Amino acid sequence: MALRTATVHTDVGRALILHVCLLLPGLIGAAVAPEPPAAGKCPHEGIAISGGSVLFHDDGSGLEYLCPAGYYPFPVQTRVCRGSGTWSPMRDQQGGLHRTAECRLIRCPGPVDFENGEYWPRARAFNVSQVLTFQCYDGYTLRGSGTRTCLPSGKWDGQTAICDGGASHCRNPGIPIGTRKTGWQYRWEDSVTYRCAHGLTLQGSQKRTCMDDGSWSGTEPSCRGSYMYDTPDEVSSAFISSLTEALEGADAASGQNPGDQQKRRILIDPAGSMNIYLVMDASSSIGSHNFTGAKRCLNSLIEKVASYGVKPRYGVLTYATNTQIVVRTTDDRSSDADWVSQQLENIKYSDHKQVPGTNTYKALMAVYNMMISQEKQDPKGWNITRHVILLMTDGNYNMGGTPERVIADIREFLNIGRNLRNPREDYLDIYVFGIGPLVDQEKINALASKKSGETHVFKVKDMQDLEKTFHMMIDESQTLGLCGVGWEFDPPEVSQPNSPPQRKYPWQASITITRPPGMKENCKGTVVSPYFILTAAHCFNVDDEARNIKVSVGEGRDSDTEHVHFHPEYDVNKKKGQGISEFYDYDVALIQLHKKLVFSPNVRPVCLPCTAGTTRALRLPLPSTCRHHAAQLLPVGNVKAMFITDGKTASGKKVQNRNEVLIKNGEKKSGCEEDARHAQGYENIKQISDVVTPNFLCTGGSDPVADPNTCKGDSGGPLIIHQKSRFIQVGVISWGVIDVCKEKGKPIPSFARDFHFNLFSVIPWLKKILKEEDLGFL
Ligand SMILES: *[C@@H]1O[C@H](CO)[C@@H](O)[C@H](O)[C@H]1NC(C)=O
Ligand SMILES: *[C@@H]1O[C@H](CO)[C@@H](O)[C@H](O)[C@H]1NC(C)=O
Ligand SMILES: CC(=O)N[C@H]1CO[C@H](CO)[C@@H](O)[C@@H]1O
Repeated sequence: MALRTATVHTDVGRALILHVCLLLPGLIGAAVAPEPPAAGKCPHEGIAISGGSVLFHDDGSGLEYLCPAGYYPFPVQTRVCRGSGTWSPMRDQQGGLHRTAECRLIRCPGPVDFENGEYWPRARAFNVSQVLTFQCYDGYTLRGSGTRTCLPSGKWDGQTAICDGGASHCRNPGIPIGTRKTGWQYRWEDSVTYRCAHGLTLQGSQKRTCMDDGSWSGTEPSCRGSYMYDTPDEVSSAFISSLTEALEGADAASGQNPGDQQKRRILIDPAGSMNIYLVMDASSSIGSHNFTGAKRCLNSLIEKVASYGVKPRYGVLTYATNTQIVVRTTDDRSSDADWVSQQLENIKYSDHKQVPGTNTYKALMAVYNMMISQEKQDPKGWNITRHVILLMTDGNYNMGGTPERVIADIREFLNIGRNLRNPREDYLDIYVFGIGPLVDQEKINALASKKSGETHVFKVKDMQDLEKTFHMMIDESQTLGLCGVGWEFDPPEVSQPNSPPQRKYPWQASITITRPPGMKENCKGTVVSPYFILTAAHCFNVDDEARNIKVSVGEGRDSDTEHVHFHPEYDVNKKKGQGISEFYDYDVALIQLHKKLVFSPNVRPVCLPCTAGTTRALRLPLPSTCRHHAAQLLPVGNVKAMFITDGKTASGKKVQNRNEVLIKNGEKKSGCEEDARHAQGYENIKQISDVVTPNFLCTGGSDPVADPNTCKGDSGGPLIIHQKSRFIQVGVISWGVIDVCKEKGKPIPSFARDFHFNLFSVIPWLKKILKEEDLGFL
C-alpha cells in the first residue's frame, strides 16, 4: 500500500483573518398587568394552592404560586390583584377556567402519533427519568434517537425518532413527541402541518414546506407545557452557535484606516455588513435594578463583538407604551462600539416609568422605519446587509396590535422568503428572549425566526438565570478556542499584492521529522488544543527523537515537540506472522508540544467528535451524546467529506485546497474496502478485514462519482465533515491503494481508494491523553 508520508518540504502559508465572535446578551422581560394594580385590596384567604405555598408581592399587586422541586403550579403561576379588589381568574392554556390551584407533577408528554414503527411503553405522560423506546418496521430506517429519557424539565432528551422509507425529494420530517402531523408526501413544494396535543403550546414551525434543496423550511416544532423553561445551558448553547455563525460572515462597510485589520477584513468579506437591533422592553413592572443589569449585559455584548473585530451597526431601542430610539443605524457612529455603549449607559429607566402597557408593535415599527431610512442612504450596499434583531420581552404586549404584521412587512421589505429558490433567509434573524412566568409562549414563538435546526426563541425563568446564561456565553475559553472555524473565501488577488499566502484552514499543521543523514520526512496534522497536534502514528519511527520533530502552524516559528503519544494498539508488525508485512490499525498519534500555541485567527483548533465544542458547532439539542454525533456526522450511506491539500494559484501563491470526497458508509463500503487487495503487499490476504479493520473510513474510487485521492505528504492530515459552516474531523489520513500523484497523467483506476482512521474508534484514548485540555468530552 502507499503510505501518505512524504519527503517533500511544504511551507505553511499565513492566514487571513477570520472573524469569530461570540456573544452575549442580557436582557429584560417583564410583565405588564392588563389592568392597573390595586395595591393590597385583594383578600389573602381562599386562594391557597394545594401542595404548595403562595408568595404575595410586597406592594399587594400580585401573587406567585410556589411548588416543590419536580412540581409546577397549575393552572397558572402568578395572579394579579385587579382594581375591583379581586384576583385575576385562573385559566389554563386552553382557556378553561379553574377555581383552585394545585401543584402538579412535572411529566413529559407522550407521543400521540408515530409512523412506520412502534414505541413503548404507551402512555399519555411519563415520569421524569422514564425511558421511551422506538423501533421501525422492516424496510424503514431509524433516524434520530431510538431511546429517549424524560428530563426533570419535562422535555425529552435526544432527537425525534423517525422511521424513514426514503425515496422522496425531502426526507420524512417526522412527528416530534406531543405533535400530530398532517401531510404524508414529501415532494418538492409539498407541505406538512403540525398540531399539539391538548394542553401544550406549539413552538417552532406549524407548517413546513419541502424545498428545492431537499430540506424542510422552518424549525422542527415542539410542544411545551407552560412550566417548561430553557436552562441557561440550553440558551447559551443554542444562541451562541447561531449568533457566532451570523457574525462570522459579516462586517460593517466602514473602516477608514486602510492599513488596519478592519480594512483588510472588509476586503476579504463581500458578505457585506450587519445590523444588530437591541430592542428592550422597559415597561413599568421591571424594577430599575433589573434594567441596570440588562444594560450592563448588553454593554458587554457590544464590547465582546467589538473585541473580535466585527463592526456591526447598532440600533438600540427601549419601549413600553412608547418607543425611544437610543441609537439609529443611520447614525455614522452606530458602528462605533464605545459610542454606542455610552448611549446605552445614558438610558434612564425613568424615561418609561409608570406607564402601563407594552406596545411591541410600535417598537418593531421603529426598527422597520430605521431600515427604510438606511436603504435611502445606501441603496447599493443594502441587499447584502444582514439584520439581527434581539427582542427582549414577555410577549405580553397588550396594545398596538399584533407585532407579526410588522415582521411580515420587514420580511417583505428585505425580500425574504419570496423567491423559493433564493429565500434570503440568512439576511434576517429575530431572536426573542422571554423572562419569567408570564411569558406567553405562543406570542413569542410567533415573533421569532424559524430556521431549520436552529432556535430563536428562549424562555428563561428569571433574571438570575439570564445573567447566568450571559456569563456562560461570554466565557473566553469557549470562544477563543472555538473549534472548526475556517475562512473559505478567496480574496481578490489584485487588491493585496503583498498579502501573505492564503490560509483557509487554521488547524492544519505541517510536521517535519529530521533523520540522519539529512533526510526529512513530512506529514500533516491538526491542532486539537493549545498543546496537542493529532496525526498518524506511521509518520514516526521508534527511534525518532522528540528534538527532531518540528511542528509548523500559522505564521509563527516552528514548535518543539515534548513527546509523541502513540495509540497503544498501533503495531505495524503485529500481523507479520500471518504474512501481512504492514498493518495500520490504530494509526493515530498525538504530538504534545513543548510550548502552548497561542490561538489567533491563523491558529485555531479543529472540532473533534464527542466533545462539547462539536455539540455547539452542530447546534445539536442538549444533552447530546457521542452516538448523536456519530449519527449526525457519519450516517449510513455516502457521506460528503473533505481533505485539504497544499497547492498554488496561477500566480504562484501558496493556497490550501479543499478536496471533496464521499465516505462509503453504506452499500458501497464493502466494495471500497475490497479494493485494498490491489495494494502492493495485500494481494494475497485471506479476508479483507485482516487489513481493513472496522476502524477505517474508505474514500476514493469512481462510484458514484470520482473522488480525488490523497497523495504522499498528506498522511496524518484530517478527513473532515463540513456542516453548518463548521469543520469537524472524523478521520486521520492513513494509507491508499496506489499513489496517484506519482503516476501523474495516467488514468486513475477505480480501485484507487484511500483509508482513514476513524476517530470515533479512539475516543477513550483521546479523552485520556487530552484530559487536561478542557475539550469537554461527552
Ligand atoms: C409516576 O410518579 C407518580 C408519583 O411518584 C407515581 O404515583 C406513578 O406510579 C409513576 N408512574 C409511573 C409509570 O412510574
Ligand atoms: C443584490 O441586488 C443585485 C441587483 O438587484 C443582485 O444582482 C444581487 O444578486 C443581490 N444580492 C443578494 C445577495 O441578494
Ligand atoms: C423579573 C425579575 O428578574 N425581577 C427581579 C428584579 O430585581 C429584583 C431585585 O434584585 C429581584 O428581586 C426581582 O426578582
